[in-house]
Amino acid sequence: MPETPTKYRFSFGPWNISTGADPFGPPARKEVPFAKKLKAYKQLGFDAVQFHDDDIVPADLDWTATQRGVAKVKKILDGEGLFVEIIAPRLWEDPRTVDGAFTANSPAHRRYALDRAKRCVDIARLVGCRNYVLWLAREGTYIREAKDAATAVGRIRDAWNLLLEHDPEIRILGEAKPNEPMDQAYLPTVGHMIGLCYTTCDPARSGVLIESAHSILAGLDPADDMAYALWHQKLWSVHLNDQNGLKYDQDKVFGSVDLRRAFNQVWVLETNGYGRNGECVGLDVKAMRTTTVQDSMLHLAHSKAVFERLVELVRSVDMKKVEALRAARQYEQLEMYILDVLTGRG
Ligand code: GLO
Ligand code: MG
Repeated sequence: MPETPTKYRFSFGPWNISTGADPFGPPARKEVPFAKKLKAYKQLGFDAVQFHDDDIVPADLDWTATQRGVAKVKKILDGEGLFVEIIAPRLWEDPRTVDGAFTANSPAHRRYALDRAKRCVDIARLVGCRNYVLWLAREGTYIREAKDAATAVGRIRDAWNLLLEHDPEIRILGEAKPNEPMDQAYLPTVGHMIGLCYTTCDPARSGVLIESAHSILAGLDPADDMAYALWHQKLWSVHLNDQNGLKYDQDKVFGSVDLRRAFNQVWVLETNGYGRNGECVGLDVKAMRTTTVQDSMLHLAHSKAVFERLVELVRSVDMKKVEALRAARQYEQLEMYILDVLTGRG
């Protein structure tokens, strides 16, 4: 456990304040204006923003207009006292990415994806952000025979290398997700992603962002995934949230489904010094469709509050007692001790 307590910094993306639209229904509340979203960060006690390239400026602007647009947003951020924690190219909405981005079968579409991804690196530089996230949304298949999977993995790695070479400062964080929108992704888990990191031209600048729900969807425990990445010194950001079983990606409030699973994630982060090299506690959570526009930021405030309460609980754990129970292999007693902690009797 660190000697001085970690002062956690929190982040989220503007897409986390949404209209409640889902595949079965149109928006259920009004879009909150961008400037109002940015104002909300400090009001909610957050420090940093996570962006997609086109959250900042439309993707099709020429470079001069892009620079102008980025400068405008940077000015608002500076005025609010916010910094950009991560930036990610949104490679899944354009018609040219319908068949994947770096793995599309069309060479012209692969070229588009690479150009757009490189432009996103340049935007990252303009906003002073080193952390470049690749959520490989459509790099997978609807049917297994559509692409050669080995070629696809190679194409992802080649694109990753080109981005690292494009800017010697940035580092790339792969965000693994096993499915949705694809049937199956080529890099479905944190383990796959970290394996790929070591094959890039600069493994020291290749790491991961772990999202709780994505590990759960892969049938894995997010705390163990985090521990694995921490051991490799490759956990550079997180998307904390929760997920009720194996279904569509729910992005529920952190800890709202399984408090003990959330407690274990906080335990692993806290005891391994996450946040002490500037990493942020990122949230990737969605408000329910029934939520009113006035309440459409509560899920962020609540997720942050749950994280902070769990940090307090983790810090209250009597580690000597835990070690003694581990040594005596008294796991029944250890489990009850953890349940005592979680129910306020620790
Ligand atoms: C979707 C992902 C997505 C990414 C975001 C940043 O399932 O979690 O929200 O985190 O686009 O890359
Ligand atoms: Mg995410």
